[in-house]
Amino acid sequence: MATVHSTTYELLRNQGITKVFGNPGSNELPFLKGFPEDFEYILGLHEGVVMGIADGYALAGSRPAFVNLHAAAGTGNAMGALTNSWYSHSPLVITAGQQARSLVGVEAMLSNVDATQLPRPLVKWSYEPTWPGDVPRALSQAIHMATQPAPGPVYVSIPHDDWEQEIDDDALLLAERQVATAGLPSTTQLGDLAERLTTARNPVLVLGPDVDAYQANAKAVELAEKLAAPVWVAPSAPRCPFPTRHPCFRGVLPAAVAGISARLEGHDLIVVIGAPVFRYHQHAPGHYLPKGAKLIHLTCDLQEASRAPMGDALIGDIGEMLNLLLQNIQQSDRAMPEPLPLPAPHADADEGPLAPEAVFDELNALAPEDAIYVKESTSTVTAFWQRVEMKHQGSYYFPAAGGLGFGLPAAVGAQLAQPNRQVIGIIGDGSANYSITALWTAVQYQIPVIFIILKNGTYGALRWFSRILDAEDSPGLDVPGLDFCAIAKGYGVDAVTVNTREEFRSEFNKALKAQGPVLLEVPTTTIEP
Ligand code: TZD
Ligand code: CA
Repeated sequence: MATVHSTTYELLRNQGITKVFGNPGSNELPFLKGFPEDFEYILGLHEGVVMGIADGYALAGSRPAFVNLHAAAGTGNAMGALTNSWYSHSPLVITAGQQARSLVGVEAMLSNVDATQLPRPLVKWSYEPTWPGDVPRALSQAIHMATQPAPGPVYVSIPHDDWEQEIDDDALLLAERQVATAGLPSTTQLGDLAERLTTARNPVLVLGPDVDAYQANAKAVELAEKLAAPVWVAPSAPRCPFPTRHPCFRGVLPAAVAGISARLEGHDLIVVIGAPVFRYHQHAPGHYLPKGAKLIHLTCDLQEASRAPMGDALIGDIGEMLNLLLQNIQQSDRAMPEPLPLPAPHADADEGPLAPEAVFDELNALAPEDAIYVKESTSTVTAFWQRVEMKHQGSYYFPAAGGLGFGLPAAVGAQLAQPNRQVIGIIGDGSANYSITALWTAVQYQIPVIFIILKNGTYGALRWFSRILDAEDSPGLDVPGLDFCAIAKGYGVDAVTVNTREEFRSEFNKALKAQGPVLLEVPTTTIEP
């Protein structure tokens, strides 16, 4: 007779899930026992790393990632990463081993007391099956909950004595289930939307991460061209939804109420697609909208739609909504926006420490045009968007909640999901420390990420914030004395310090040909975000 164990693996296999990202403990061993040969276990040495790798894999691979954590302590270590997964709509099926059912009440070691409460509010759904026979059904529900719009992380706590229990054949019905969403606007909604877009005098598009997640970047280009409208990337941009050298491209909106209204001044219609309205950061009060402007919001996320403080929202499938809209609007006779001027090449002395702008100029010249950038260096965001051209779907990932520790492991996960594209992790010397053990996983599984550590010796973005917030005397803002080459070598990663442009060019070109991961430590100057 089938067991909970065999039925669960059959379910996962049928749903296309054959990788398990985890860090094991005794509660998890009964699940991992007899691990099927067609599955692969990816070991991370800390749960924040496990989550970051799974997240990068889910985002870059556009598919759910299955995570297995150790009880409460493992879940706790993973929670910082969950802040990013929640806001990036990452379809993560997170499981955690629970103590044997009879031992949870007495709080034996490794009991996850009140397990379902622990990861809230950073999961869409949290559950512990009420009896062993419910485990495969709970995991089936978890997969569909995680992947249906808006996607997001879910959590299932599983007592370890459940796995060996017998279960009847009906549980196999789960393996064949398909659950899908048909998110199209009605004829009236579509007509109204098309009418508002066509009659607008001076519309502007604001595109967010879900345009990229729905692989609708090319449709967004068509829409921008049909409307001859400027395009901004939504603030705090965790992905790149639009080609950054397209004539319509205007840059990334600042993450502040006043700043956004100032940039969008003069437009009568603001169309936000696939982003929250808006993801602010700096406190700069002002009016939500420029004078006379209306806002329309197309989103896959009920919560985004309902919590926005202004505008009308339509919830549906971003790709399908764009498709239909394109069929229902005419080419505008407005002139196309003028392309932004290209930034002048950074005239850096050829010697270190290099300016981050110079590093990005080199990168833009040398990296494959379809490279995937995983970026976690907070003070260099603006310079990066200006200088590194991105034109393909899935070219850029940044922690969606700003929770550091995403970059290094997400680069590893993204490379695992996209073996045919070069992943380049651009990580600050502050950020790199939160999940440094991801280097070990990259080596052990021969995942050839190029890690570029920008070493300015400080928490650069916080230095800038400390001036904005009049708190320049705050302690704890510098990170001197870090030797990333020594650290990397300790985990088995080839690493080299790069002081000049010439060295950068030759080491980066070598790294492009490497079979495994390579780390370039680049001492840099400090710049303003
Ligand atoms: N801890 C976590 C988990 N997330 C955070 N965002 C912070 C602390 C606070 N923080 C920022 O928001 S930016 C930053 C910190 C510490 C500095 C990052 O330094 P870096 O990059 O070296 O990676 P820059 O380019 O020097 O800013
Ligand atoms: Ca730094």
